[in-house]
Amino acid sequence: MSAEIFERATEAIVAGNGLEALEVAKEGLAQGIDPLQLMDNGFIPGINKVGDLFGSGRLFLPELVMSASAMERATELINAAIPSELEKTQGRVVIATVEGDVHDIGKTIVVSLLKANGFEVLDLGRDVAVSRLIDEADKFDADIIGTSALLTTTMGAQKQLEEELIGAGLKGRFKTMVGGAPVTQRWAKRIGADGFAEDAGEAVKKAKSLLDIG
Ligand code: B1M
Repeated sequence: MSAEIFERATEAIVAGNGLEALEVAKEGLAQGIDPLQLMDNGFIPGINKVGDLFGSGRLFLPELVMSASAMERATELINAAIPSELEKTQGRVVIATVEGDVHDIGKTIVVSLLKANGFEVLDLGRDVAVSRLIDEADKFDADIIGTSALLTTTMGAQKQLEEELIGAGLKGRFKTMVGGAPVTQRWAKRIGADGFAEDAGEAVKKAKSLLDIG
């Protein structure tokens, strides 16, 4: 049963069919499928396939946009269904997709999962300048600054964040966590970020370990 839903979810994203994506998300949730399973086994393989087709020139920008829009609609519904496990505050996280980058689907999933695990999250959205991230982290009294980058050309902003934190004498005040499809543990180490996470589940674990909790 779940396998069929996962397959339909993947197909709906590849076809750029927003209505079908919403329908499948609703049906999957109604069947009691875990929202993250639905994402990881259905919708994410779909958008990854679209990414591969786009990357190899077999699909073009208008189709990528349609698929992205279908993905956004499904993600919104699924994120809203992620159960909140904890009431108490685990820590405060300021998060954004870096400047020049509008990819925010994955970052939004990370936000939902952090919230569901008791973190207070200030989501600044996408295309956010490093200076703003630091200002908002200061005002929010954040424990962690998280950045997402999906383009090889925008990953540099994660390095810039480390440099600006050091320059402002704030490196010790906030932990930093980086993520996004082209981002790796190696990159995190190279730029001096405190943590890296491959996916949203890992991001929650990493945030907890950075703050020495649970
Ligand atoms: Co774009 N795009 N895109 N795109 N897009 C990629 C990234 C690309 C790899 C596609 C390809 O060519 N194969 C390619 C980048 C190539 C490169 O950099 N070398 C690319 C390109 C080229 C572009 C444009 C330049 C295309 C153009 O205009 N000619 C343009 C750039 C716009 C810009 O940002 N300035 C563009 C635009 C778009 C859309 C707007 C159409 C749309 C984004 C819509 C949106 O986000 N609201 C889009 C999409 C959808 C993609 C792909 C297909 C899918 C991204 C996605 O949502 N994945 C992508 C190909 C790919 O990545 N496979 C592609 C699903 C999501 C759940 O995964 O974001 O990786 P992800 O998040 C994961 C983890 O990475 C991690 O957890 C998440 C959940 O598991 N994670 C974190 C993410 N952030 C984290 C933060 C953390 C921790 C973990 O801590 C803080």
